[in-house]
Amino acid sequence: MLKLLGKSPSINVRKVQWLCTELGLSYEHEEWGAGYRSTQDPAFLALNPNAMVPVLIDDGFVLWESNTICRYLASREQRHDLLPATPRERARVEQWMDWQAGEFNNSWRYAFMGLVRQSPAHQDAAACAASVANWNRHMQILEGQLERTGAYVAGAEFTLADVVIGLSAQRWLVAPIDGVAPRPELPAVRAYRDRLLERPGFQQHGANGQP
Ligand SMILES: N[C@@H](CCC(=O)N[C@@H](CS)C(=O)NCC(=O)O)C(=O)O
Repeated sequence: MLKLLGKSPSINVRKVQWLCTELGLSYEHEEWGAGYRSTQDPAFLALNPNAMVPVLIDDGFVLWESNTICRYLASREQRHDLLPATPRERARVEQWMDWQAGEFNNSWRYAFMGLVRQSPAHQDAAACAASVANWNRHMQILEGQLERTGAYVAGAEFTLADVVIGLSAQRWLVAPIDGVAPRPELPAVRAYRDRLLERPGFQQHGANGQP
């Protein structure tokens, strides 16, 4: 039985949960992270020295970094529809996954921590405005890509890129950023969210009321 360690509100934990639904995999779930069991616990640090969730344990095989966990599970289940086997198709999916983990996620972290998590360390108005502007800019990049494909992030078919980016797009759609700057109209992103809503995994772990 797979074991997943990580708190339910975390977008990085929820991408693994959504993927498990796509793959039909069951797993044990333990809540770890800020607000739950501390990731500074030596038992947790022994699994992930970064003190971050999620962590996946598969029969003694311990893995961290949410996108790597997603790639591992898709490969383990031989789901080449989600993670293609051919070099160019695979690279296109991985390009967008890496963009999500690096560029995109970093753009919204400050604003999200300040506006949604109400973190006292993220209350500088100028830094928050800069983060919202950067978040909007990245969403415009996503809008352009979805206009081109007319369907999913990496092309006509649903892939791992949609699991990791769909959650961030949903977060942007519901985050209270309007008080900082007008939220741009992004029709392709809204149509994309409607497309994702057809999937039970997104209903349960994406658009589930959590920002
Ligand atoms: N690059 C990492 C980032 C993981 C991350 O930022 N996790 C956050 C929650 S979303 C965390 O563990 N925060 C510390 C905590 O909650 O104790 C991944 O994708 O797995």
